[in-house]
Amino acid sequence: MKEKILKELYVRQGEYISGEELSEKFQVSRTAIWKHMNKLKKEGYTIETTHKKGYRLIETSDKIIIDALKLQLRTKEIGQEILLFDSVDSTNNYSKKIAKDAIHGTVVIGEEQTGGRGRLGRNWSSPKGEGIWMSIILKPSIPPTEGMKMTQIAAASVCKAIREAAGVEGYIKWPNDIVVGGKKVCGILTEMAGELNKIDYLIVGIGINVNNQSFPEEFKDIATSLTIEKGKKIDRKTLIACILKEFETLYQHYIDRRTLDETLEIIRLYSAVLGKTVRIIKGEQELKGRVLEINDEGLLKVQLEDGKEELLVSGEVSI
Ligand code: BT5
Repeated sequence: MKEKILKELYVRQGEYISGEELSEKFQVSRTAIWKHMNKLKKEGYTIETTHKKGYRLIETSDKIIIDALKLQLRTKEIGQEILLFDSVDSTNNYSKKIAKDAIHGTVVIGEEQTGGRGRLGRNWSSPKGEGIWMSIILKPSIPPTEGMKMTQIAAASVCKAIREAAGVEGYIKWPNDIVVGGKKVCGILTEMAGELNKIDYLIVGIGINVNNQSFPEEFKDIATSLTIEKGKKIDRKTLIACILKEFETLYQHYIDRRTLDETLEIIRLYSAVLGKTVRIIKGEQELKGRVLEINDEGLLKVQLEDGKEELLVSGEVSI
């Protein structure tokens, strides 16, 4: 009931709704409505109450509200099931736990992650309420060798969405970062479970610094947030809805036609590395090379200092 009332207040945000109207609509007493309003206020929602006019939601707290998010969602499969946690160790870890029984497209979101992970066991800082820390569970019938293409689809979707929904000019640093002015605003971690020739499920973890104002000392020089870049607060729900829509479009195109062409068009257009000389870290080795192209499989073709050309499947590239 409380969720239903909240949804009504949210849809008609700023407008007064009388206790009588709400009690008729939801078939409960006016006292029950009043009690639910008090609970919502305790949770942090600013609800103005006047005797004559009724209730009015003045501002939603900065929390992600599932109902409000669903109202903005324009997808068929991705995000039809959303699980939201106030605090979770890692949305990728949680997704792994539930993946077997979860439906394709399930999205797991954490307001904070206490053990957010980057690649190779690195940490991903995920402070409460400041970013988008989410994972998408996918169950495609594709060979495991194709799995990493999901990272590219996610990178293209995030890049497009932050341009559209936040007005921030992000660039894709192959294969899994979105950068703004050379600083990292988003990182992607794709994990897979399955056998040699069959994927059981894929988890695409997306971490975006949205409203962070500052960062821990260790990476404050290499990280930024959308708010820092734009100079204003960004609504996380709108951005999530936009990312999921872009993701579904690119993912479905890839599944239907088995081509990454639409994704690659975005990746090439907004590439932070194409044509640049980059440092490439391969295990213990560090090499320098010029990026010649991102091929149709999404691999990075580089020309090393000795003139040799090499195709990179994944790895570390820094500008
Ligand atoms: C990544 O790793 O960029 C992948 C990050 C994926 C995070 C998402 S959040 C939802 C889901 N659940 C998880 O547990 N993870 C995923 P990598 O390329 O290895 O970058 C990690 C490095 O980035 C760290 O070693 C730090 O230097 C830096 N870093 C950590 N937190 C950061 C942040 N919030 N913003 C920018 N840089 C950060």
